[in-house]
Amino acid sequence: MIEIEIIQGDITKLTVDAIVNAANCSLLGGGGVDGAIHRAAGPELLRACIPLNGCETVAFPAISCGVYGYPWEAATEIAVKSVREFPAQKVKKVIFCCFGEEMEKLYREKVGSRR
Ligand code: AR6
Repeated sequence: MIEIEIIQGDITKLTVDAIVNAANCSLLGGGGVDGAIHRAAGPELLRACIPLNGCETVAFPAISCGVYGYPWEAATEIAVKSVREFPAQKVKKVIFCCFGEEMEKLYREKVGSRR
């Protein structure tokens, strides 16, 4: 089973194998978390990821919960369910990185974890 950790903070500051981006179809980086990731991950870092053979620790922002406006309650439920149903192979740990207390609380409710 994949271990789930919930934290509050800036996803670009985490030391993980991969971060999942809330991207737009141009993949050029926009505002929000996408812009933050593009500013933090320069071409050098992206090149360094090419030979990586799989990722053990993956961090997720609260995808779709910003400008996209998806309802937080449903979004957090779907995110946790999707990770729990994902077949544990190489990925050992998922971190839900929340930008604020309210989002952290929702994720903790869905995962059933206390601080
Ligand atoms: N670390 C962690 N979470 C963050 C950070 C950060 N540095 N910055 C923002 N968030 P959003 P979306 C949270 O709007 O709704 C982009 O422009 C934020 O508070 O970035 O999926 C793309 O280009 C919110 O809870 O993404 C797409 O076009 C969550 O990350 C579009 O927005 C997602 O907010 C995607 O919209």
